[in-house]
Amino acid sequence: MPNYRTRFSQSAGSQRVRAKFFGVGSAGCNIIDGVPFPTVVLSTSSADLARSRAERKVLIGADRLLGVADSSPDLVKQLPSIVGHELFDVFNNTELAFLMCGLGGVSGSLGSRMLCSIARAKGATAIVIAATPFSAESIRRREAATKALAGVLSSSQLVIEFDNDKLSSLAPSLQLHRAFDLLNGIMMRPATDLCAVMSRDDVSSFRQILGESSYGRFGLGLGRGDERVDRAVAEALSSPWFDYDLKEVSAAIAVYSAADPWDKEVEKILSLLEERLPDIRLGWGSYADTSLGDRIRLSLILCKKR
Ligand SMILES: Nc1nc2c(ncn2[C@@H]2O[C@H](COP(=O)(O)OP(=O)(O)O)[C@@H](O)[C@H]2O)c(=O)[nH]1
Ligand SMILES: [Mg+2]
Repeated sequence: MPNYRTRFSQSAGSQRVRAKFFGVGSAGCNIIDGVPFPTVVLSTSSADLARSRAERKVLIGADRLLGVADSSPDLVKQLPSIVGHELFDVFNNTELAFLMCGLGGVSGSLGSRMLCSIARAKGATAIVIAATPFSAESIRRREAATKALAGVLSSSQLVIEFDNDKLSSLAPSLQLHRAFDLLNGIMMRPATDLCAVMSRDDVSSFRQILGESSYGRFGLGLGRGDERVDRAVAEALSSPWFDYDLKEVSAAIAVYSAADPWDKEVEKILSLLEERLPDIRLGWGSYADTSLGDRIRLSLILCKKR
């Protein structure tokens, strides 16, 4: 299969993709707190909602969530009467729904699955960005996370998994809450960058690029100086979450940003990626971010079948 490239182009004439951010459960509420997008939080815990600054807050009973976790078509038809029309209406005027959560508990695991079903019924593309438990957490929690991951994989377009265990390689000496803050920022990056480059018209090509390759991992690369392109690509590819054989990768989404993005740099990034990842479908975009100063940034989502 030859490589193919598709460019996302949020140009002057096209309309910015309409995205909404859902924080589901305790981890999800933390991750989206304060992001500059329309936000909704959903949890079985009123404490999660009380802490959150989201625009809309939905409290849902754990027993009710358990009852709707299975997303059979029949159940989806009955969902509005079970969970209320309000939860359907939040998907109005939304092409991309980012569902942020930690898997292994109750709210994030079951709530994200339910929201995927609602997104699908409303014609929105659901992208789940999920943290999975540390090895040191209970076996029961990790088994619950594995099951929940399979559930969201079958009901969303893309799931990007952030295994919490890899935090120790990113920030070996940080206290847990600081490490979570750091990770929560990284987990927002692929979502923010997709929103920065995609137009409403790009959603169908995004879905085509991914196809069945709905299991994603993320790598972030920054570079400055003469070799900033090589550095950023090397750093992104050495992400602790790319810990499997990259030959399995079938689709990739790359977003390049710089204070003053440069076509020549994009071309080099894409060629380097295609050298390392032959036979992939590659979607890419670029945008200006003046906060980067003299650095460039590469956000890389690598996807495969699961
Ligand atoms: N990255 C990240 N992971 C978290 C955070 N809080 C909890 N987790 C992880 O998410 C998993 C689910 O926990 P939690 O979100 O409390 O479950 P829920 O509230 O029942 O959905 C846990 O096993 C933790 O590994 C957070 O703030 N950031
Ligand atoms: Mg919780």
